[in-house]
This record gives sequence, structure tokens and C-alpha cells, in this order.
Amino acid sequence: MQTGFVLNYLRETITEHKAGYLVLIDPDQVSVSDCIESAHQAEEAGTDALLLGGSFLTTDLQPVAETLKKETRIPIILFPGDAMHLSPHADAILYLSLISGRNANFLIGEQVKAAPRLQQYDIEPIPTGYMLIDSGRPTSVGFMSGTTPLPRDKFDLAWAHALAAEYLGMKLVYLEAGSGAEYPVPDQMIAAVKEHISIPVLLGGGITTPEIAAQKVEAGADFIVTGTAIENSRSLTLMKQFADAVHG
Ligand code: 1GP
Repeated sequence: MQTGFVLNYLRETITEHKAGYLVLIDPDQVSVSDCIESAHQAEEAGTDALLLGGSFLTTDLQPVAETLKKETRIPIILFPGDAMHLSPHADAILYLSLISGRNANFLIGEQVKAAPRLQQYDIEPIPTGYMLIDSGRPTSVGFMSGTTPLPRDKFDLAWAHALAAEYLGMKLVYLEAGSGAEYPVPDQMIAAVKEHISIPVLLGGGITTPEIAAQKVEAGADFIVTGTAIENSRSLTLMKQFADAVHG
């Protein structure tokens, strides 16, 4: 994989459309056959890329990644919970650093463990500042990382973290309310972050309807990630509605 290929593709996506739409496939939540069906639907619906992973996996993602790679043409981007969640069958990996927390293991430890295998696998690492935002209830990522989310009304804290990520050379910022979040990241927080940084903002957690997705794009999100809404419905129509709402 050529360095920067997927990152450039993501940048082009938001030049071409108002924003990009990413579908998260969590191998723990669905069977391999359902993963494949979701991937086919995602392609047909105009989804820009697939994210594969989750903060806590009991399932080996290797066979899923390998099958998805054969079955789809849109990029497969790993979304790891730790250094175990790697596969050579992806195009890229969100090389996450959990910058909202102060747990050194998720700031740099897991990244060091993953680096040698990533080099061997030759998949593109996309340095991403990952920020967990309070969403009204405890989340798996908060529990697994042992970190406290940023308060949802502290907009200055949020943009200062995102700006630090940009200054550290990260290429994306991911504002995460957590899978199945009660409340998604607030519009004002997205707008505050966007006002201060120039790298793209991914937004996920609790995006349950195309209307909410459109609202978050309007607030400034460059990419919308949905997981639970699609897992629950497995509806091509809903996926198309999300893609259309996000693409504007
Ligand atoms: C989780 O942001 C993703 O990491 C997706 O969240 O499952 O709530 O869509 P949902």
C-alpha cells in the first residue's frame, strides 16, 4: 500500500462531497456472513469506506478482514481497540492515540506494540487523535481504556485537545461519544473544534438517524461513522439515507 493513499482518498472524499460516510463493522456484533452482507450494502449505498474493529473484541478480526477484502472495493480501515486488533488484509488503520485520556498505554504503549507488525503488514497508518466525549452513560472504550471522557459542555477543552493533536502531526481527529451513546457529541463542540483546526474531523457514537447525521455535518463534522444503527436495522435503504444525508 502506497503511503498516504487512503488518507488522500479520504481528503478527496470531503472535497467532492460535503462530508464522508463510514460504516463501522464490529465483528463481535454480527456474524461473518452478516459482515459481508453489510459490506455489499455499504458499497451499493455509496458508503466511502468501512471501519473494522471495536474497543473490545472477543472475535478474531483476521478472517473477517480477509473475507471483506475479497468482497468489497471500498477501502477497509482498521479501527482498533488495542495492538491485538491488526490484520494484513486492510488498506489502512486509524493509528489512534487516546488524547482525551491520560493513560500512557493508550497514548503510546499499544502503538509501540503494533508498529513492527504494521510495518510487516504494509498497511497505511493514519495518525488519529481519538477523543472520548461524555455521552450520558459509561462506554466500553472508557471502561477498557480506564480514562475519563471530556465533559460534553467544555468546548474549550475539546478544541485545545484537537489543536494539540494537529500540532503533534496527527492527520485526523475522531470525536467519539462511544458506541450506542445516549447523546452524540454536541453540535457546539463540533463547531468549536472545527473553528480551531484544519485537519478533518470524524464523528461517531449515537448517530441513530440520517437527520442527526446531517445536523452533525452542518455543525462541521467531515466524516460520520455509524455502527449500531446499521447493525440493528441491516437495511440498505437506511444506509442509502445516511449516505445521502452526509454527502449533502
Ligand atoms: C463507535 O463511533 C462508533 O466507536 C459508532 O458508534 O455504534 O453508536 O453508531 P455507534
